[in-house]
Amino acid sequence: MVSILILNGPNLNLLGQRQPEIYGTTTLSDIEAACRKKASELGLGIDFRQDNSEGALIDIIHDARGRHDGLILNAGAYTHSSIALMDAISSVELPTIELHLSNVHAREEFRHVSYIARVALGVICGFGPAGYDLAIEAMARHLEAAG
Ligand code: CA2
Repeated sequence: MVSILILNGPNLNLLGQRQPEIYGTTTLSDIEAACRKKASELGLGIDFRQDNSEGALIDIIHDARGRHDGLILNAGAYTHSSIALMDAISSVELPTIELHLSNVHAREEFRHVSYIARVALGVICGFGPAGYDLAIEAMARHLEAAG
């Protein structure tokens, strides 16, 4: 079975609990449940993870090699700062989709920079929790086309 790792970075565990005016009221558990539903409709397996630390995220990406066929990554604020995460993605050679709940391009200038985008197939942002469904769909199509 084709398997996708959906990985979430720092502070995303707080979704639905703080700053609902920016990030909405949906929790990360709600998003995980929606991802599991979408993946099962498409006949895909998923692993859904979150960690607040850069090193742990890098270890999870390293471990994905050989276990998963694609990576969907909401790296949170590390998107805008982490060359180490970018290098980890390059090293595992897994097709990667960068994902954000908010439209990072409509926000502060420091959020317009992404190290992840340099090594990603593409970027989905601004569609809230629905972006996770869109990313799963996009990854399924990519993997199908790639054979
Ligand atoms: O829009 C996204 O998905 C982001 O990756 C979210 C990050 C932000 O630093 C990125 O620029 C864009 C922040 C996640 C923080 O999540 C919170 C959720 C609830 C309360 C506080 C923070």
